[in-house]
Amino acid sequence: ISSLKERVAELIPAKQAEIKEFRDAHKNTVVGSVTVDQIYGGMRDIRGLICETSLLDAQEGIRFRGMSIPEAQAALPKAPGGEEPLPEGIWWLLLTGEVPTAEQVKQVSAEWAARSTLPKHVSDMIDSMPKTVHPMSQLSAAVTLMNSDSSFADAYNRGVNKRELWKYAYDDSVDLLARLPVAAAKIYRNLYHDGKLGAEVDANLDWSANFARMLGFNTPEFDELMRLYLTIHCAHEGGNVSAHSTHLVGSALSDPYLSFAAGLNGLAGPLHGLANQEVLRWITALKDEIGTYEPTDEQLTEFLWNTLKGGRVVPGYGHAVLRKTDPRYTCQREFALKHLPDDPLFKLTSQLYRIVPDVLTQHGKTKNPWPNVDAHSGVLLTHYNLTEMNYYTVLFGVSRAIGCLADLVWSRALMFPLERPKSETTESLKAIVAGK
Ligand code: NMX
Ligand code: MLT
Repeated sequence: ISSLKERVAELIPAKQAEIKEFRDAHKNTVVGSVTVDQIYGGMRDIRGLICETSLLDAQEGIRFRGMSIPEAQAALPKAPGGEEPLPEGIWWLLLTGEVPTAEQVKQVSAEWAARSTLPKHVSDMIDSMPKTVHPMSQLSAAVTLMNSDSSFADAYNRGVNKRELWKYAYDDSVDLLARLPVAAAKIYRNLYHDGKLGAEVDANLDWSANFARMLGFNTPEFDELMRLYLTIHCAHEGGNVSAHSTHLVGSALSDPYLSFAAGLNGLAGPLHGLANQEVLRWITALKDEIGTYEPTDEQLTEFLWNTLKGGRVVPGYGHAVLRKTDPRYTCQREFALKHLPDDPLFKLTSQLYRIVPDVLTQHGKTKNPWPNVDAHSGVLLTHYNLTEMNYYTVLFGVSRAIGCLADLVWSRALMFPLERPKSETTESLKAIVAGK
């Protein structure tokens, strides 16, 4: 049905031609160098990937197809009566570089609602999961299992021409985005409630409102939070662990389900998306130790130093690329100032914002003492009674699918090859340095 798919099809030839011309003209132009320190140091700042859908600036933060978060918030269509952007709109923006109309976004919502049925074996598998399995492991397993009806894998097996494979990556991506909230809500309801979805998918509701209903939430403010949350967590250029894992696995022509499951497994790490949960765990530990959510500055500072002296990180602070406060933190702070200015956890979050950067600066290790996206999200969710912190990264995963899959569709459209960088041993590297 999708006019979005048609629009992507229209855009592909010009982009392919642009890249061909650029590559031919600059085949051997050097755009960077690599030091020994970077090789051991997690490849920071090494340019080695193309991701057309978003770009991160260390000072300004993320831009989605050139749009900052405030710009995207202002430009993207909203739900009737709503003020936050609909994540369906950022899917359109990431895929095309164009701001969709309200009507186009409605079409995406309707298509996702229509394609949301979980295959029975996926639903049965989620229901059979022991409660001890972390929600992120459940989500990743569910996504992996969905590949049984991958149209991409089927097309590859049928010998479809490589130039056409993106179309099947697109179809799988839409199915995956449509089903993901259902799988995620099922996991939530099984783990923390009676195992029944809060509601069935309603063809007249947007993706976020449907997700909220399935989780069991039914207030306009929570819908708005979901719309904002699912929009801002979607993409952070190509080098972060979840985007890069998806991109890498996709380059082996693994289908979108297998590729994004790899991304989810990376997102489940505490230095990446699990920080979402870790921030609330850390705040809870603080409260347990001090006995209140209203510590004095001195108590807070001492607790911070104990964390650092214990060889642990302060979750929600620092970043591999950003060197300023994450604009995703700032827009969540603005949401809190608007909707929950007197919430005790929000006040604590603000107190942390005042104190942590100085402590981390004195500690002298982190290159960026400022908060990232994860420092704020759990506090907002808790305010609306989504208190099960182990679940928070699942929400991050649902959003991140938008960015990872948009990148995957374009990677297949541009027929990027198998990704396979060169590794060295310390011995071979020493030989290189010695000029042998
Ligand atoms: N608390 C304590 N130490 C820190 C922190 C922090 N928040 N951030 C960085 N450091 C340390 C880091 O562990 C490293 O120590 P060492 O030399 O002993 O290995 C040193 O400072 C230098 O690290 P950086 O170069 O500043 O940061 P890097 O790029 O290596 O790591 C993070 C980036 C995000 C992994 C790191 O800042 C961190 O662990 N933050 C806390 C976890 C977190 O909030 N992660 C979420 C990131 C966003 N997301 O959703 O993915
Ligand atoms: C992300 O959203 O992916 C994180 O901020 C981590 C990163 O960009 O490296």
